[in-house]
Amino acid sequence: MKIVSAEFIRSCLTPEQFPPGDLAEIAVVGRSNVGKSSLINSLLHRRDLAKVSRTPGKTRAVNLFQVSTSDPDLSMFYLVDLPGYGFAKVSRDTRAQWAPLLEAYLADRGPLLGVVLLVESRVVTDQDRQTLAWLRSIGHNPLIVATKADKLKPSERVRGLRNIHLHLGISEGELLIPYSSVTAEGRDRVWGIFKDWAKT
Ligand SMILES: Nc1nc2c(ncn2[C@@H]2O[C@H](COP(=O)(O)OP(=O)(O)OP(=O)(O)O)[C@@H](O)[C@H]2O)c(=O)[nH]1
Ligand SMILES: [Mg+2]
Repeated sequence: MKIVSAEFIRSCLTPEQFPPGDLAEIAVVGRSNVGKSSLINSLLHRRDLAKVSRTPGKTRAVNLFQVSTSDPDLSMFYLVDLPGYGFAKVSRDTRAQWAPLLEAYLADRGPLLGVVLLVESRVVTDQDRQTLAWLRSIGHNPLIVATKADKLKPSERVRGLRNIHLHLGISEGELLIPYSSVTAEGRDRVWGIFKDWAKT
């Protein structure tokens, strides 16, 4: 996929700040520190367009990136970086602020073309499973991506990926794309799914 341009547009702290819905949106959801911002940079071939941090809880707003590609079906859209869930060290007040924002965004957003749910290849939690169930209950069928795939040793890989299916309670046949923002493994496959979404 050729990226023609990618730019940060806006950081939204309340639903009133969401854009008017003029462009399709693809949102990236997942636990704090799972690698959402890194995946966005990797997809866009950029180093630090989305802010990455070793400290969980880095992204605290709904951040929109406007992306233009060479593909006619995806010539312009917003890639949306969301705050992570499930990070206990963030103060309760801060979490109380962003959980409703995340929910408002995912539940009500008309222009949402697709949702990508990230889980970490080696650590799938109950909350990941609950999030998948919740997303499905509100009508999303997220693409599931297993991040930090570079951390799986070749010998652990098959078992590791099977474990994710098991922990998420999804069947062996369901699509799960291993991804690494270090090696760019999975990048073309994820873009392929985005293109499919845009066509339908
Ligand atoms: N080895 C490896 N590390 C990664 C990968 N993706 C992200 N990381 C690391 O994981 C940490 C968190 O990455 P972020 O992209 O900031 O995670 P996030 O999901 O945006 O986190 P929040 O904004 O806090 O919710 C950083 O230290 C990244 O360098 C990957 O594919 N491989
Ligand atoms: Mg982030």
